[in-house]
Amino acid sequence: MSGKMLVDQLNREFAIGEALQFKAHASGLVLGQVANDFCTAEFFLHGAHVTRFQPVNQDQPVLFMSGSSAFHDQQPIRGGIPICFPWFSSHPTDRDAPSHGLARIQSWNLARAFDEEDGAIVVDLSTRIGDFQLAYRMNFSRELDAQLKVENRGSNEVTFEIALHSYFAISDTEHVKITGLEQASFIDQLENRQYDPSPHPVVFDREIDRIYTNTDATISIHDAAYDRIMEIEKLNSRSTVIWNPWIEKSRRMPDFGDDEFHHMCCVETANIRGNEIKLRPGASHTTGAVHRIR
Ligand code: TA6
Repeated sequence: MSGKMLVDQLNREFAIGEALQFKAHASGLVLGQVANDFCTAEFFLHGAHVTRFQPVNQDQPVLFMSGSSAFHDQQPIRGGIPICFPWFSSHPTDRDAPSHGLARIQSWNLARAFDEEDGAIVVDLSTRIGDFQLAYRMNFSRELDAQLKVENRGSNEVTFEIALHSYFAISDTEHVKITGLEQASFIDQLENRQYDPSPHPVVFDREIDRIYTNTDATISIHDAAYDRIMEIEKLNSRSTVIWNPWIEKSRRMPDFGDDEFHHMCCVETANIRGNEIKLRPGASHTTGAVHRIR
């Protein structure tokens, strides 16, 4: 089926007036566009990837998108909310396996779309990865609630890692600090070293790549120049990752502008590294994050 035929079929079956429409992106990937009383937003069926979320009362989007991102069915989109599943970062044994797993580089199906009484738009996407049945619910209102439900459809216990790898748009790293992690110890991925909790906010003055473990705390990104606080309220998540690639890593990423690190940071809602999830046959687990301007 051609991209246009698929888009026409999706609009016939799932469009909700002007509030939810589907179109073919220039790359040929299918794009969903939301415009309601609360926000404008965009998501791709590729990777179930939210690429835009902007409340109507905000001059700036909440999520960052790289101007150099690829839009290809074999590659991850750079920015927005990549879904890292069923492993985080490198595969534990297979060096050739894609970074951050398979969910963000495969096409998802549109299962359901509806509007709530207040006009919020809810979209359910689904896909299957081995014994894992995945259902991803995106609720677009004045906040963005993203929840990934993983179900074990196999006959053996399974273990997985998951991260909603959210990229946030900020004015400039020099104006930003992150609070909420003062009670959590963390693994510095760059030094491969464990640190005890620090009472200080996280600031970006170099490459930061930290996995905070055993914490379900809500995180706040304080942006003095944009005069706003972005909040990430986690659901069933015991790990939080904070990342900014800074200068050298930015230069090594072909799908990321050399200077874009000034205008983004990642706060990732995860269950990884000792907080991974085990599922008995038939069991399920939901990891979620509400993204809001406080
Ligand atoms: O979440 C932080 C991290 O694991 C970093 O180490 C960096 O690799 C980032 O993810 C992006 O990974 P990607 O595979 O999307 O380039």
